[in-house]
Amino acid sequence: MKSIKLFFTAAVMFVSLNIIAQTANPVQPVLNAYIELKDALVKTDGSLSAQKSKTLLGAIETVKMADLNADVHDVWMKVLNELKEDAEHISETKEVSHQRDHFMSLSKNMYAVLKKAKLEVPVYYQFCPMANKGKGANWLSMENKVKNPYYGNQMLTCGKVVETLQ
Ligand SMILES: [Cu+2]
Repeated sequence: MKSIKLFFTAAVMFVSLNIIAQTANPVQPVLNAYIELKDALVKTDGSLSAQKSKTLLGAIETVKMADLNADVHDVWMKVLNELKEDAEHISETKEVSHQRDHFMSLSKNMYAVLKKAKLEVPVYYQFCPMANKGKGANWLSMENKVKNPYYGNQMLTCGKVVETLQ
């Protein structure tokens, strides 16, 4: 009986430590919200994307600069206004093509932040050469597998992983 109790105590501690590790990075909630927005764009769902982008904007505004380490802090200061502007525009329209335009610069700025903010899990920087009228565009994903947020069903698997951030 005692060993069972001990086992459960250890299990609970292990789980809580994991939760702490996952939420310790102040940038994590921003990435989580960004990923949900990306998934909504993969579905080509304008109203869901708007809704997710509103959550993203909230997450961006909640980050306390004092919690960021010096490297991340520098980048964050540089891109903060653009991050907010892009997230705001995406949240204020249901037109997916307009949302995707803003998602390009949003993704570029998110990449700059994540390059400095080391997370617990790998993040994949992906690229579709056809997006942005053939100039190409990037996005971030938690999966190695490509699901294209710029085309959705039209060209779901177009693109490749160009960098793994970890
Ligand atoms: Cu706009």
